[in-house]
Amino acid sequence: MTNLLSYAASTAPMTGETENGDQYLVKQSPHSVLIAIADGLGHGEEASIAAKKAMQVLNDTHGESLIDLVHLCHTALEATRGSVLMLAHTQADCSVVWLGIGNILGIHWSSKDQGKSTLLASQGGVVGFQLPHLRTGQFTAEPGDTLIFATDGIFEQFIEYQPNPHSSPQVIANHIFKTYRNTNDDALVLVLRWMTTYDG
Ligand SMILES: [Mn+2]
Repeated sequence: MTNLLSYAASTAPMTGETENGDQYLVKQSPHSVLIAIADGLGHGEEASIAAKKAMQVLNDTHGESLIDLVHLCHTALEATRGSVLMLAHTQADCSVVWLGIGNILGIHWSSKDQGKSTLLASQGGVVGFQLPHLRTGQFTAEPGDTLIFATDGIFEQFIEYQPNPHSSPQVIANHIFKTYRNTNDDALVLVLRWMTTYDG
């Protein structure tokens, strides 16, 4: 199912830092894709360690539920300063389960319905420090739809932007990053597009 999604990210550490506390993972499996972004608390090396740890844990897993994945990350990050996290799991039928913890954002743009957008609002908490009672959200995407994950280094006003459904994920990611980036924090935007055909 390597062609279920096309995706691209645009990211950079805050001005003056070399280590990036914002990290992402897109892990393709035979029947699903795991999507994740993490924003380690603060910035600099310690933030980067926390966020990279979360991505490493997720990369080493095999089909666990999102709630189980968050618990695994939580345990692994207890020795770090912690991270906020947005996760989604999409299957060959374009169904999506998602879960967000802390100040981090997702948005689903429909390619139909005049580009109707649906916010994926996260729950309070910090992975590695304090978890809320975890709950997942669900929706079914259509081929051509766009999903965007962003850390708080991207100003939230980006959700008012209407991406051209014919623009590539890289073009959209670069535009959002250039237009809405807060240079006083690490920043990351990850853009995913369900393909109109795939080899599932
Ligand atoms: Mn941040």
